[in-house]
Amino acid sequence: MDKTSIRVQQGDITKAAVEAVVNAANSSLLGGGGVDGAIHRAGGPAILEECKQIRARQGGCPTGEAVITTGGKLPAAYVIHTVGPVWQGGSKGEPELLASCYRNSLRLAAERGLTSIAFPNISTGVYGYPKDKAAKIAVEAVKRYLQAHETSIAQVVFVCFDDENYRLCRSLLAIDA
Ligand code: AR6
Repeated sequence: MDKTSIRVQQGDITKAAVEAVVNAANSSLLGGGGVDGAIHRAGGPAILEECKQIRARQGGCPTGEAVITTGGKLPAAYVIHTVGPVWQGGSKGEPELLASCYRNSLRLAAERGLTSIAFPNISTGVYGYPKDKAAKIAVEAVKRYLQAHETSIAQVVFVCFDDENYRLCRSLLAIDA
C-alpha cells in the first residue's frame, strides 16, 4: 500500500507512540534480556500472563512466527512477539526466517485492523545477525509486504536503539542524515 509511511527513529521502543510494538522474543515467550526484557519491564506482568496462556495453548512460538498480546502498561495497546533466527553464518535459512518475522508481525497487526506498528532491529543483539544484512532484509520485507497487501497499516516505524542500526536504516530508506 503506497500510502503507508515508513519512518526511522532512534531510541527506546517501549516509549513508542504506536498501536503495536514488536518484541524480539525467544521461542519460550517467557522473556529475556535486550528489547524483550525492556518491554516486559515497562509493560508489566499482564504481558507475561498472556504469553504463558499462549504457551499453554501452542507451546511457545517457532522461529520466524509471531504472536500478539496486550501491551499492558506500555503506550502501545499491543505487543507482537516474534522470534528471530540466531545467526549461524547465513546458510541455515536465516534470511528467510528474519523476513518472515517482519511479514508475520505485519500480518497480525493487519488482522487486528491496527494502523501503526514499530519494529526493533530483530536478531541484531544477542542473536548476532550482522546489522547491515539484517537491516536490508527488514526494510525489503516491510516494503514488499506493504506493496503486496491492502492493509489498515498507515505507519511503520523502525525504532533503532544503537547508532549503527539507526544509520543503516536511514540510509536504506534514503532519508537524509
Ligand atoms: N528499544 C529498541 N531496541 C532495543 C531496545 C529497546 N529498549 N533494547 C535493545 N534494543 P536483542 P535478538 C535493540 O538482543 O538479537 C532476548 O534475550 C538492540 O540494540 O534484544 O533478537 C530474547 O529473549 C538490538 O539491535 O534481540 C531472546 O532470547 C535489537 O534490539 C534474544 O534476546 C535486538 O537485540 C533475542 O535476540
